[in-house]
Amino acid sequence: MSAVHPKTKPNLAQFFEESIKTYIAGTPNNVMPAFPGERIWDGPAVGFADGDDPLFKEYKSIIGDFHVTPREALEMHLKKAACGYQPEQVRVISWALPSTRETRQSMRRETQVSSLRWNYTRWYGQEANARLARHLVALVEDMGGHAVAPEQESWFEVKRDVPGGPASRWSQRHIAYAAGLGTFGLSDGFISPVGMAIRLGSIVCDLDIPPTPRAYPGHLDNCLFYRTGNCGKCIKRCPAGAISEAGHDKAKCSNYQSRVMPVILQEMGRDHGYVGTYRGCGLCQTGVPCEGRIPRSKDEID
Ligand code: B12
Ligand code: SF4
Ligand code: SF4
Repeated sequence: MSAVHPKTKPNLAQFFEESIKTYIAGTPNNVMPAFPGERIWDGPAVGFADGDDPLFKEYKSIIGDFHVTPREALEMHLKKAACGYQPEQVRVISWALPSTRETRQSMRRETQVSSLRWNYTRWYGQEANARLARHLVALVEDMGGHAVAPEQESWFEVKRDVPGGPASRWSQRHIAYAAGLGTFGLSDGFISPVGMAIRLGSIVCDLDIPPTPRAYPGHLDNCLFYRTGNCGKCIKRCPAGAISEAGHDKAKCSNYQSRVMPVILQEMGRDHGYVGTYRGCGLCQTGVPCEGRIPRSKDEID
């Protein structure tokens, strides 16, 4: 069974990149509540991975054997549909949605808590991100293909009993790394061409999209600290002391976001309007050279 109509969509990579950009530019979900006229997301960066890339099997040792490969994700989805179809090729579409300049600037002014714009980005922005994934699944299916948004499947969970700290069965940062979208940084944050102040998303499908080459030899190459030995600005930005030259302490980070920050916000009399089960942080992702791009020198903040 051929899942694609090759004559209709000769350049699938370009087609999906444009579809993602058009959706984000036009969707009514990409609006910043309480800040009239502002958006949550700027123009996305998009990458594609071969779902059978050996890297996805390596993730079972790098992250844990619970981490699902793209082929497994698509096969679980097809099994549910009981159609007996085996995909010839499996591809991943991955994207990075960048916070707007207004949101990033609002965060640069903060030293202890997230700004209201960042909090809205965490919750309303993630809703727009999840809707984008469902939109893309529908688009692939309309083209005669099969697709799944792994993070929205019932098997998806964040494992809390992992020695290195919480880890999910579909890590969007590792997926984005495989799709040529960037690398990790000292703070653990993912540094993409549109920077680190982003949220990531992905779907898996069986269309024959050419994979994006990975323009970096190592998984930490976009970070100035690992590339040049300088920087470490995220260490100073973190109010929880969760980042050091040894990396990111997830327990300290998580505790700050869920327990410490709500109390500080209340003490400041600023808790009104914030939404979500926790406020979100991300001070380490803003006011740093990797905030809005892959950093070129240690002092640059665009
Ligand atoms: C659990 C979780 C958390 C936990 C733990 C974070 C963590 N480091 O794993 C806590 C609560 C602390 C957290 C905090 C935040 N989170 Co969070 N979180 C997640 C979640 C749900 C799962 C992450 C996961 O599975 N990690 C897996 C583990 C194994 O990853 P890791 O430890 O970082 O990986 C290391 C190793 O694998 C290592 N490595 C070793 N060898 C090799 C070899 C290769 C080849 C590779 C590739 C890697 C590698 O590299 C990594 C860095 O050291 C994802 C959503 C998702 N489904 O992915 C969002 C996600 C990671 N969070 C995100 C965000 C935005 C945040 C916050 C800013 C909160 C907020 N929204 O305001 C903070 C930032 C903290 C930080 N400094 O990174 C974004 C990432 C944005 C970015 N630029 O990186 C994600 C992807 C959500 C999204 N949809 O965009 N988060
Ligand atoms: S602030 Fe500097 S050290 Fe920290 S992740 Fe960004 S580039 Fe790396
Ligand atoms: S998200 Fe906040 S608490 Fe966590 S490492 Fe970054 S600055 Fe520190």
